[in-house]
Amino acid sequence: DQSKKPRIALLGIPIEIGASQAGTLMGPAALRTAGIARVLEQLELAVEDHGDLAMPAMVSTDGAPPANAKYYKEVKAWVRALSERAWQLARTGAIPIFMGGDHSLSMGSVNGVARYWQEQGRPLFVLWLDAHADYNTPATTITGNMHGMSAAFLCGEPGLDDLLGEQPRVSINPDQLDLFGIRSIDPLEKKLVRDRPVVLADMRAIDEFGVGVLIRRVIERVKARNGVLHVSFDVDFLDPAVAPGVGTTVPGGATYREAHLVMELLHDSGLVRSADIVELNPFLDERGRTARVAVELIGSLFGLQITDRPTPSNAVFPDN
Ligand code: 6HN
Ligand code: MN
Ligand code: MN
Ligand code: MN
Repeated sequence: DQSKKPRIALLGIPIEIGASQAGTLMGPAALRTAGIARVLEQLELAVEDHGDLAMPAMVSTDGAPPANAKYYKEVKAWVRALSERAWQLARTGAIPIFMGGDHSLSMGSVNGVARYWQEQGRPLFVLWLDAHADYNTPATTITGNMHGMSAAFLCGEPGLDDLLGEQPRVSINPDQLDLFGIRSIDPLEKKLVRDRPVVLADMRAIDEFGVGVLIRRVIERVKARNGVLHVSFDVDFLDPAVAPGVGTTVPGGATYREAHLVMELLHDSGLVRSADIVELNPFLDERGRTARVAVELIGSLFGLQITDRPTPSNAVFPDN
């Protein structure tokens, strides 16, 4: 019965101007080609594909845009449109999956779902799976690329204050943000993160304690406050050997199984209400490998088990 199944709402956000390299605008198409809807349907979920968010018309802002924020006006137009759309999708009771697109889109997706959960009176926690902290502001950034500023913006850091226009800004407390998988952070960005109650599991911590212990810590914190969880999955969380199709690869990332275990534990927690998949750059990918891995991981996040895997096509069967 279709009506009783949990609903997943897919939305593509083909944005690339927040990133350092062009190509992430092809991300939503590659995730569809890799079968994201089919994988989720096999998990007894009712999947709706809402297509791609249309490139919004630029709105002229009064005054000059902030310094050190490249393509500010364009990013602003996307973020405002997406925040409104994310709020509406959450209100339908579906689990939205935001298919990027570069990581600047999370300023809209997370703000929109945070607005919904604020209305419901439940705290939203955000798990940021990423090689980077994305905790720059215009005052700390080296590159000016806005995909490196989204986590800071969501925690209410100043510097991009009129980005949402008339949309309400619903900042999360920094203690509701978990940065996970980090191995590249800029000097002033690092200082800012250290000054805030952000919870950080860098790759060194993952090596030492393992993802099982550290993800359970995330889950327990959400449960202790009757919260819900948004997973913002930057594909560069993965090691470049597993996921080459991304513009900002950093060596020493999560292995294939570490990443799946993260997703499996998150699924079992029952806390995940929305997700982003960002930074996939099909122009840099090798024969669709990265898109396929990203889709498999989304499968694990929504209930695919390792024992559900099909028999490999090269398997040899005994005669009797
Ligand atoms: N991402 N910290 C660097 C910067 O330009 O601010 C890298 C940001 C990467 C952003 O991967 O989503
Ligand atoms: Mn990253
Ligand atoms: Mn990122
Ligand atoms: Mn399930």
